[in-house]
Amino acid sequence: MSASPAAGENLRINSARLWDSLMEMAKIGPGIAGGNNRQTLTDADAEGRALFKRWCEDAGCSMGVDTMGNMFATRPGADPEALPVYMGSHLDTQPTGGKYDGVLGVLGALEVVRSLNDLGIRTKHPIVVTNWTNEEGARFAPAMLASGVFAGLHTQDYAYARTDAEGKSFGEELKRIGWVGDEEVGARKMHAMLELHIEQGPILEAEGKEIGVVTHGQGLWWLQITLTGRDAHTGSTPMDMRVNAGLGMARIIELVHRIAMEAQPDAVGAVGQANVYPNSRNVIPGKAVFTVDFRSPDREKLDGMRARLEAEAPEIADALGLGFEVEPVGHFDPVTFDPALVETVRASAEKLGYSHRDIISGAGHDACWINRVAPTVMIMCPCVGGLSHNEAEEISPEWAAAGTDVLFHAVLETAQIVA
Ligand code: HGY
Ligand code: MN
Ligand code: MN
Repeated sequence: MSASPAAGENLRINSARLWDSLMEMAKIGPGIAGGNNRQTLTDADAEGRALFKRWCEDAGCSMGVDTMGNMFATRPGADPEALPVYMGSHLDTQPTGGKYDGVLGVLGALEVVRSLNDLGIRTKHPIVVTNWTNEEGARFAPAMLASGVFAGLHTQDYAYARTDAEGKSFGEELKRIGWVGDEEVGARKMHAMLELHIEQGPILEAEGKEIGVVTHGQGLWWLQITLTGRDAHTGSTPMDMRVNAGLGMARIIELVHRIAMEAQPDAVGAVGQANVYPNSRNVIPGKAVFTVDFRSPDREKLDGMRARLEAEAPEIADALGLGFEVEPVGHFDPVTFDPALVETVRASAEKLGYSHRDIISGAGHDACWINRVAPTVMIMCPCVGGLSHNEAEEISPEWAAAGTDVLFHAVLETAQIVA
């Protein structure tokens, strides 16, 4: 069956096939509560990569891999000289992740290729389905590590040297799972990059919108704080002799919340990763290490939150006799996506009859970095209750199909159908 460009109005992806692929991938690296634990560079990640590679090759794509393990499955275009249109996201998950964060963007892109094949559509530009390594930053900080190296924000040496909680390095683990590719990272040039992703927030569902047209992305600071006190007996040490790093951490976590609340609207802050040492029931913690996550679409507000924390947190530490260190371990400024591509996404949703609204991405994504080296845009679909980074993350097949249909049409427009 071949489709003329005029028939483009009614082209849809195969939503049953997309959903089956999502459920198949979800079997790899299962969580303990129905979600996924397919953390980057684990054996489960390797298994998911192998499945994705097989599916791409079954769809007639050739797979390239760069030295950061980024995967690029190419569907040839009519004009091999034309820069490719990239679309994709990430297959790695949080430790207690959902089945759709990142995965929908990768498998939705693959579904677009499968649908192009079914319809016998040729495009001028080649099309590339992408899996970016270590988007989550849960095992190896910072987030969006491999897309950051691709976009020139980090060196590969910096990335390879990042270590997980067990002291294993990114470079060692990438080699161990056998996914060190031979392509120079960042050498690929792009005509455009499109990323489909679940919203990971409540707005689209609450407003009954099927599509989020992502115009901007929040900026982010990850600040790792180390407090140094003194281990001591929780029973026999008088209260006025304690140098309690755990108490300091608790007070600074409260300060982080207060800073974000006093910066409203459009500001968020929390501490998601926290460790006390020696973490024994009857030892006052002599050390606490935790990461502050501040975000805002307003750069001045974002930097102001960081400045206020770095002014006030040391005072809390001093009052308790604690040593204080702070180290930025992740950062990107707020992002403005390509206005022409944003309009293409909006027009695609309109043409397909999907309800839509412009939206700012609350979460960080690989698209935030790739936006620095190529015209980039994101498309969002709702998720149930706005819940994500939780094994109960859920979307409907209809939402998955709507987002992928819009991706399909935006790619048809960008990659240009040839007769
Ligand atoms: O942290 C983020 O926003 C993304 O989920 N890695
Ligand atoms: Mn994601
Ligand atoms: Mn995520």
